[in-house]
Amino acid sequence: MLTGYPAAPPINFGGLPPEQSDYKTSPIVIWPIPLDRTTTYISGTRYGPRAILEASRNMETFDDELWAEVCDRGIATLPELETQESSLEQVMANIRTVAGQLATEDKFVVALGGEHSLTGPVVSAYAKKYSDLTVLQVDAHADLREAYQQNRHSHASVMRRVVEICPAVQVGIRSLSKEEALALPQLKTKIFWAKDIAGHPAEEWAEQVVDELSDHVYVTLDLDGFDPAYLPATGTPEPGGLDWYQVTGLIRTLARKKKVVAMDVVELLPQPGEHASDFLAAKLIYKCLSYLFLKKS
Ligand SMILES: [Mn+2]
Repeated sequence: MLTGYPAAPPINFGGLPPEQSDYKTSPIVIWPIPLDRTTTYISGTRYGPRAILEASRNMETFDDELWAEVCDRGIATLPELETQESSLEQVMANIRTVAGQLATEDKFVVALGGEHSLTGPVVSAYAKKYSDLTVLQVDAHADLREAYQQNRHSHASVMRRVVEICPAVQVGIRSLSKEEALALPQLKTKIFWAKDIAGHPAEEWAEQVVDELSDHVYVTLDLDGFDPAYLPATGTPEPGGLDWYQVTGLIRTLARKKKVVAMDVVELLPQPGEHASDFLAAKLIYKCLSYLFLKKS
């Protein structure tokens, strides 16, 4: 080992030193999955996890609202999962297998996308552990197509796969096809449309959302649920979205009333010269962890 070598913060979530990021002792595990295989408009979500980790190294780890540092509990970062070489079916199977192991080890997982398709196999693993699981999705898109471009693993079908496993509550939705609209009455989902909530603070609607969920909740945050004014760096931006305080207010309410068992943050598509989106994603994850792991004194 070199001596007198002034090292920059480690390349992990939060830029945390070994004592705060050891896998064995950390209850929280950040899991980078740079999946970028079925993207249909602009690709590049494979660079999302790295951009989030990089932004997170420049983030204050003290939370000004909870007046504490959730990184004290321990946040480990796994290596990126291999997602380019194997077949898409094999990648999805690998995600399912690893998620199952993490669930068994009682780790709180934050999967970093990558495209939204990864949610299906992760939810499948957690649904096996929690039989009453429901999924809370924040997204611009319903993602309820039976298949898209003949692909059942498409990002545009991810919530259709999810509602085949367990019920969902979808928040911030403002884009769906006629096929999806017609299928809605038959699907196990409840939608809170963006047009009904976007102008309103979370205090007016978050309780209603949370009341639709079971005791054990998986959270999937598609970053395009945010308005592009706040987060432009995504492959399929839609106007009319949610803001920072609405999304974090929803998670705060959720953390107070339910047990969140795992989550993912997907669809970041980093843009050269635009790093506010990367930073929002990093801080959103840290804020969620603060709400979930720290009790307000
Ligand atoms: Mn979306």
